[in-house]
Amino acid sequence: MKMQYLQFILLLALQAGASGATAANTNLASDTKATTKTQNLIRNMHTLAKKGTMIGHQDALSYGIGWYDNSNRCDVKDVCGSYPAVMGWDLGHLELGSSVNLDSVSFATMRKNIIRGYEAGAINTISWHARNPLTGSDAWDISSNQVVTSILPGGQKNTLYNQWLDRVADFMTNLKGKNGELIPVVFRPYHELSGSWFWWGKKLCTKEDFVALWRYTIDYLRGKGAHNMLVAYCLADFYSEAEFLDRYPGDGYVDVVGFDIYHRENDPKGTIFSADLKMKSDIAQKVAKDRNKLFAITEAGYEAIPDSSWFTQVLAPGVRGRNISYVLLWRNAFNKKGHFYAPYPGHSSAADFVKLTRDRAFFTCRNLKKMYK
Ligand code: BMA
Repeated sequence: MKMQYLQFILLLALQAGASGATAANTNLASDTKATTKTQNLIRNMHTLAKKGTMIGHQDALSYGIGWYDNSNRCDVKDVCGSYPAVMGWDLGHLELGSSVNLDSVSFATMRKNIIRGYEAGAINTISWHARNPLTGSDAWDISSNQVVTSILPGGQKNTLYNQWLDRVADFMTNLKGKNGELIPVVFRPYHELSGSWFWWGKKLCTKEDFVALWRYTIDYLRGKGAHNMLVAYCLADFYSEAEFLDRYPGDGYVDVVGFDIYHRENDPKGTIFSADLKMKSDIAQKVAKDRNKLFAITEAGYEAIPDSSWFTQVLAPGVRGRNISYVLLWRNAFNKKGHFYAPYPGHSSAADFVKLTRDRAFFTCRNLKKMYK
């Protein structure tokens, strides 16, 4: 009897080893069916966040200051010699079946660039400035507080929303590497949800409807096979942990928690920005730690970077030592004068940015080692 029992234990242990189900290999992703590479990515992101922060840039390979859609260029690389560690993209207008996004980036090129980023070892994050499905206007149309209910099951726009989600799922499941493997991404839908400037914002829907929208969206995409997504829950303003978690959809639907934060022009020394960054980071860092989630600053920057030492003197001190996974600098618009957040060659902050990338606590793509293995 005793012998049989021991054999049974031995068999269980062997099976656990064979399936990889050991404690060290526990899936940290919120998606229980996340692909192996997605599980590897989140595990490596957790390890790296203890050492420092990855530097990211929105639309890093799509365009920059003085150029557009040139497969050899990247402003961050032109300044510091490396791609950013994180590359951001936006799906806005994909839902309409459009071939270009709201910032004139072709989805075909975006897909190629996501693959390029992945092959280079970087991490891709995808936001979605979805148009207003009820009024047909843009993401910033807040004329109705019935939009979220209208797209949930039973609502008049639910069929339309499902069609939108089919297009998103199609995009996600067609991001593939050389061997046909799905490329993991950090999906960041319904961002800045604590603000009220997008149709999904705080004053535009109830907490229950927001959570239902989030879960419905993620479940739908997973149901279509998009098991290559980590999910980012990101706020704008908030002042307490309770407020931060007010619309939290649950640990099964979130991998990264964070916020978008900008240094505004009426704050030349950065006093307001630094205090705000500290207050928000104290909260987000605690939430991330308590729930074993990643903490990221999902959008940041100082438009046109008027302070030439902003990266090392304002951003770095606020970010350092907080286990922040990444900071995504917003886009360098090619068609909106003065709307840029990363330096380009010749800009007065370029040398300071290079200094930041040489700081051991900050990473660009060249510092990443096998994030998907
Ligand atoms: C905003 C601005 C807009 C842009 C939008 C979506 O912050 O950069 O110009 O269209 O993001 O990327």
